[in-house]
Amino acid sequence: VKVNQVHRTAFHFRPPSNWINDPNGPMYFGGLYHLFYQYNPKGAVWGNIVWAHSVSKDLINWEALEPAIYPSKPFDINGCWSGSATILPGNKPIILYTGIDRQNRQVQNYAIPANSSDLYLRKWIKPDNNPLVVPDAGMNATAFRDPTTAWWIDGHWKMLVGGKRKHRGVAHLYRSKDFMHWVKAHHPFHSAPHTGMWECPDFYPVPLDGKFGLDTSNFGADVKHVMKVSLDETRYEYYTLGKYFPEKDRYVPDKALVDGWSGLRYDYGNFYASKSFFDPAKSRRILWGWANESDTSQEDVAKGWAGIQTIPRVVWLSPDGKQLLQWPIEELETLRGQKVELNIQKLKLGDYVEVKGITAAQADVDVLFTIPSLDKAEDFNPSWTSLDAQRLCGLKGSKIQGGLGPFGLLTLASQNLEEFTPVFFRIFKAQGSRHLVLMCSDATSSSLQNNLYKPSFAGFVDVDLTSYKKLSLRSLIDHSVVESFGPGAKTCITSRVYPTLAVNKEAHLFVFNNGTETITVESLTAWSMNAPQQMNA
Ligand code: DQQ
Repeated sequence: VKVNQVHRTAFHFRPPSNWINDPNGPMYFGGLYHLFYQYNPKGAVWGNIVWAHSVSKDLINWEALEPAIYPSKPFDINGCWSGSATILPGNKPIILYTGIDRQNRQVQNYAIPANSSDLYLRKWIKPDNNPLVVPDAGMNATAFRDPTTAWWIDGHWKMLVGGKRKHRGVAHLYRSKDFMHWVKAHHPFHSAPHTGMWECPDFYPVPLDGKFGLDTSNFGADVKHVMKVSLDETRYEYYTLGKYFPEKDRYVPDKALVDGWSGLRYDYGNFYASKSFFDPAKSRRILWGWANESDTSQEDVAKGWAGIQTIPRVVWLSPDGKQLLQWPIEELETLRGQKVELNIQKLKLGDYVEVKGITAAQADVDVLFTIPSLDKAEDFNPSWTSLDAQRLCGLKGSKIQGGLGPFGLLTLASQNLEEFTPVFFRIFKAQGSRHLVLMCSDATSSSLQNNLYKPSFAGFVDVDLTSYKKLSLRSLIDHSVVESFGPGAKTCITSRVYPTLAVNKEAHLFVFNNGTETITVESLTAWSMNAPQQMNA
């Protein structure tokens, strides 16, 4: 059987074959970036989980090595699940991960390099004093996993482990003087009702000012902390910004912020089990996330692979301290090839303008729109208040005519628009002359194939249009993924899509406007993207 590989990504990290999920233990060590990830060596569905391992000099070109950690001991014989890396003093990497033991309990283990003079860190050993931490008597032993990078403070190492208590999501805190003997704090580090199991917690400092990142153990006065969790039941992540009280072993989110569904998100689309790390080579904090397939598992089996990692993103605090900002790592720009530009292009109601001259199925597009006036913005219907952004985008979409928008990009479009994935804005006038900017990445029309998950992903963008009437948008288009970064790096949305016509050379890119107000494309630059020379094959 000839398998159709038109949906295989060219510059998004993906497995040589088989299933991948969570990024694990990312770190920079000895001049190399290491990425481990959840991997099934035996097929394109979840199962038989090991830590696959790839290394890179630039986060773009990857070399796949043998799996680093795989079931071999009583404390991980039923699976080697997610975890994190910590660099101990003396430049010694150590991995904390969840093992599924003989009784199917989730326990926290460690692994260390077998040979520290091998910069590739190919072989890892799991010493006999594992597991380091087992679930307490009162704990649910199947909801206790995903240890964080540990941090050092006041003579102790601290780490978090995700869990739940009834329906309350919990981050348990453990402390240790020697990294080998761990004691649990009496109360959770943080928790929230009605959120279910907290998977893959991540906790780190961000400077109040500036784009640079901080080591996880760096606690200057001028920092805020980020606490992120992945919600098992709904498959989305949220984060809060807040204050860390080391002496109390507690984290308290800032007042205005919400724990849960209406909280802040790194990405309003397909992005899960993310993990960040501090990159000392460029003093930045980098975020990796997993984007699952949204076709069927039969199709994954047929194509022989499933799951990608999103483009690594630099993450930092917005100057107003209200949210995080994210941008693709600068190294990605080395893949830019053929370039085309469009300047001062007016888009009237119903206009579709093609951006020609690039490989539209494999591209990086950066566009700046100018809005002449806010007068025609549609009123925000009070009955929509109960809708989240995604449902509002589902209701309005890219085809229903509006006042200010919908306008934006049509990615992965077939010539006659039987298929397209629009990434666009709709602007509403809310009460008190406030304007709401909705950003959507809508998979509804992405494919003529029916049995796919085609959500209308969306998020709001916190910008003030009264003073600055421009909206920017950058989309990374890669065959079956469209990863978009909205105005001011504030709102990100990743969609997985499976066009049947708009593939390879048959894929097109347009800018469009379906709003009554004319919008100007101030500038648009699009590049064909080259594939990395070495892509994890
Ligand atoms: N995936 C891992 C777990 C984690 C989940 C298992 C999140 O450790 O909680 O593959 O996707």
